[in-house]
Amino acid sequence: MRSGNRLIGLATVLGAVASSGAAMAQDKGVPAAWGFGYQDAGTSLMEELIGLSVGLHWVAAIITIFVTILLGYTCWRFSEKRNPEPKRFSHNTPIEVAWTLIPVLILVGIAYPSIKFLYKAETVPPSDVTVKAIGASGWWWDYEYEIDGEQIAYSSYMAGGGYSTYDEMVAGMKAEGASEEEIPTLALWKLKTTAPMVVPVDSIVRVQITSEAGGVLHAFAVPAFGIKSDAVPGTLGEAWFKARETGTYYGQCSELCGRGHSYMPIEVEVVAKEDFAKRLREVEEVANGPLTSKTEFAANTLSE
Ligand SMILES: [Cu+2]
Repeated sequence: MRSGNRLIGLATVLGAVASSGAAMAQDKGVPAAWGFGYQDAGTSLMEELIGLSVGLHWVAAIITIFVTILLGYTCWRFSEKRNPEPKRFSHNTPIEVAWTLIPVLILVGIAYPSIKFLYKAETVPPSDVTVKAIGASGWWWDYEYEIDGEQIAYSSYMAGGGYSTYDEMVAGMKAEGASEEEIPTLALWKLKTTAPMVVPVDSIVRVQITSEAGGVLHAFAVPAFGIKSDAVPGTLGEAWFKARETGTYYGQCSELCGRGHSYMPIEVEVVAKEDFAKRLREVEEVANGPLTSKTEFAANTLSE
């Protein structure tokens, strides 16, 4: 049972060795301990999304404060003690028009920027690179590219998979000969993969998202890029992003897809435009090496 883990661990080590030639990209889209807000925006789309979210929260906060104060004042001012003789009228046209019209105006004010943003996020501009991300039910992501007519395809598994605790994984990977840098930190545990999706910086990347035939629903999500799209078998979903800086960004499958749901992270390595083709082939070569074959990984996962 552990032999499969060892293979995956070794493949990660090999991957790290293969990439050590290129300048190792910095981790950017990473969750922080006790982080309540959003991750730092990696795309201008995400920056807009954060702006929209903050704006909407202000609107919600002002309405909540106004209603609470009004309610408190009404309870105080019109209590039996201060208002022993209640008035008997039941209509007031100006105030009824106001409390209908003002909320309608607020809703229209919220809807306009929201729909405008959705339209922008859902419309894929002419893209520089297209990647197909396929959620596999075993559980991992497959990535497919077509670069200059050449097909590039590989699978991306969670690094250090198969261990039940962080300490166990560290000990296991160390036993397999991995160095300190190659072992995922606690923040990157269950986020680092054996083979990242590679994309060029400052380029429009179209991600076509689906799930393997006969498989289950997954969702492709990278918080720093502001993208999240369901992966549905037999249907091609789409998302796009334009990463502003090189670095490594992390996401996870965001649809409760089954037993291995928490073990299918998404790692996106954003590299300089001139390094893109070379780095992609490097990752493909390591990922498709004999040690990370799907059968070995699946057999290991299923034997757990
Ligand atoms: Cu999934």
